[in-house]
Formats: sequence, C-alpha cells, structure tokens
Amino acid sequence: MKILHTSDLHLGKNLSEESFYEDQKYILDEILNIVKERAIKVVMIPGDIYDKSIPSSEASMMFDKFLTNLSKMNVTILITSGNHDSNERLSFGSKIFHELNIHIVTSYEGQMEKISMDDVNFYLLPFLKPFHLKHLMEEKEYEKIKNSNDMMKWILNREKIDKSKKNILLAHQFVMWNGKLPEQCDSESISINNVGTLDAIDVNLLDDFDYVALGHIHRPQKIKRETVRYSGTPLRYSFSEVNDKKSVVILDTDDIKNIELLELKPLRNMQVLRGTFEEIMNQKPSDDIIKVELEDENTILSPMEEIKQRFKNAISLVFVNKYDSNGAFQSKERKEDASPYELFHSFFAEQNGRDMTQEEDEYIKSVMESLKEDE
Ligand SMILES: [Mn+2]
Repeated sequence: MKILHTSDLHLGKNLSEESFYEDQKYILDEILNIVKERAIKVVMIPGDIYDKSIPSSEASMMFDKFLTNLSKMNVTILITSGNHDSNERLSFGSKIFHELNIHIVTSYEGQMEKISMDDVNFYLLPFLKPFHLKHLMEEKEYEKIKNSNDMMKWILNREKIDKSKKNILLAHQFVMWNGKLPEQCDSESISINNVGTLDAIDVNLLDDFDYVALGHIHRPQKIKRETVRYSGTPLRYSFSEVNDKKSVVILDTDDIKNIELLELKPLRNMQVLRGTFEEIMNQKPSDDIIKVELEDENTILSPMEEIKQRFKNAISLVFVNKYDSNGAFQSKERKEDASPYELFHSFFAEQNGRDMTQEEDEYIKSVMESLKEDE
C-alpha cells in the first residue's frame, strides 16, 4: 500500500500581503498528479490545513476541491488538526466524510482514533497541549502532567499497539531527539517560549510506530530515524526557506523503511537578491517572489517602485548597509504607542546610524506641529 505524507498546507497564507492562492492551487494539483501517477492509496496530512482559524472562502473552496478530487480517485484521506486550525471548523461534516474514507480528527477523548486498512493501523492524534486532557482525568493525575512529553506518555499508555501489524502515527507536535530540537524556519510562528524543552516530545516515546508522520515544523527532516519525519510544507512560506527543497514523502507499507522524498516544483520560485540598487537593476527580470537587500550607503528614494518594474513580485525590501549590518529596519520591534515624532526619530537613527542634529530635530518638530494644526 502506497502512502503519501504532506503537512502544513497553510491554505490561505499571505506573505507581506502577497497571496499564495495561485501557488497553492498549483501545488495541490501537483500533489494530485503524484497521487495518480504513483497509485497512492492513502494521503496523510497531520495538521495546519489552513493558515488561520477562520479560513478565507478561497482557502475553504480550494481544500474542498482537493478533497473531492482525492475522493474521486478512491484515496483514503487522513487529516488531523494543527495549531493553526480551528477544531470546530475543520471538523465540519467529518461524521459524514467518515463514510467516504475521509477521516478528519480534531479532538481527543481518551483514546486515539484508529483507522485500520489491510495490515496497517493508523493512529490519528490532533494537535494537543496538556490542558486539553484536563477533563479526562482526576486533578491529582493531571498535576503530574507537567509538559507535552508527560502528556504523550499518558496518551500512549492507554493504547494497546498491536505489534503484529504495521503501525503509523499522525501527530502535530514538536519532537526532539537527544536534546536536539528540529531545524526551524521563519514561517512556523512558534514562539521561543513554546518550543523550549518543556514542550518537546522525546522521539524515543514513539519507538512502537513503524512510521511517524509529523506536522508542525516546516522544514522537511527526519528525527532520529528515517521513519520519523516532518514532511515540511509543500511551498516555501518565508524567505528563510529559499534554499529549502520542498517535497512530499512517499512510503510503501511493503518496505516501510525505504522512504522516498519527491521534490515539489512550485509555480513561482522564491529568492533573495542582495546588492546595490544599481547591481540589482542590472539583473535580468524575473517573476519570482523576491526579497531585496539593498547594500547602498546613500538613501534611495522609493526604490521599490523601480524594482517592481523589473521584478513584479518583489514583496520585501530592506537596507543592509554598514549602519545596520543586521538589516531590516522594518523588522525591529516598535513601541505600539510611540508618537509619530518618536517613530521618525528611531526611523532616522536606524536609517542613518546616528541621531538627528539639533537643526534636523527642530525641523521635524515643526513639520509634526504643522501636521497637527492641519488636523
Ligand atoms: Mn504549520
């Protein structure tokens, strides 16, 4: 039986207001082609179907079409919710879908959902935090669940895994090996506090499973062994992923250790262009999704307008000159309640690497004053 593992579709995602709609439609069609060509019988998607808990109508319709097409090919579909999904919304119609071999699991009530096909048992675990289990146990017992690792132990203790069968787990969790965290990237939006060791599950807990299909981390990678894997996102969702190869995992239950990664070619590539304004404007035009890192020391007035004429999908621009070797004045944290005058002050300092002179300061004050009067 051939199985495809993908995850973290994040349908409806934007990056700097650039929509990935066409890219996502394209890549879902690519996945459908793979399913057809490789005679895939089961598609597993462990979480983050949508980017937002209230998905846009376009995102819902795109997913609806994807499920319908898979279903027409007689494929069994296994889905669990991720931290980006709304459990209630994702579970819409799931009881009816069940009859059509579309299994969507968004909650846990003390036993993992198990789907059996031939000699394979699939266990479906939605995204969970310890507090999701609170209603399932006595207070004393709950007090002992200090972190996600304890939670996973508790969950697995309640299961009888039949070792005479092949067992596959779907989970949307942070799994680590030997104290080593998975390699992350910018699009996951998992905050540092959430990913400390407190939240990670030790991969050794999962030894009973022949394959573990993971979601949550967006960079494709194995954890400890070939058969515990993050498939990664089907598309690059941040500029930190420009050098990542995106893929789906194909496995065959006849030889489950022999997994295959099938690279996905996106509709639009993504790249970071770095150089002076002049150097960049001399490069050949491209439709790629582009971030520009300008090395110019001198201020350039509205460079983006000109850059967009050559690179129509340029969506981000930062200065990385000697005053700001870390780049990205945009990415620095700003005080929410700063006045326009304060904002200008810090903007000027970041752009020029020095504070304003008294003369400049007085000038900007007078500009702000006159703006106020106009109001
Ligand atoms: Mn995700």
